[in-house]
Amino acid sequence: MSRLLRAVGAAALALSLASCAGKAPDTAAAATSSSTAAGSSSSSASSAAGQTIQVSYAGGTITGGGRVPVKLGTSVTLEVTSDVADEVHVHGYDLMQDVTPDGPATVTFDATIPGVFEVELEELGRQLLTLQVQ
Ligand SMILES: [Cu+2]
Repeated sequence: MSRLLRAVGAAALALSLASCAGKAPDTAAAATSSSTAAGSSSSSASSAAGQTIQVSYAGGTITGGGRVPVKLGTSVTLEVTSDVADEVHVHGYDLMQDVTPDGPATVTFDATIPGVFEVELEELGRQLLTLQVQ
């Protein structure tokens, strides 16, 4: 079980490193067209409360990670604490936020792009969690 998770994590890490280097602009183009389609098909008005996701990195261990389901259109607040200084990178949405041991990172955005996106500590190349927006 844990071996499988580790393998999945390694694969995701490889993917995230690749996409970090690439900064593929295709994602934005695809997102624009698909979010337009989603807007007409789903009534996402019930997301006013938003969703807060907390994850922490301490002593090399990630707490609160894994795959987090997010309803398309939800206002998401990502709260990241870390015992090392790094940058939080939300893939797909391409958001960056500094985090330090004294200052947690808070990233707020509207989940308007459907898909599965990695959130990682950029310098370490550690995946904190994945957002499953649908
Ligand atoms: Cu990244």
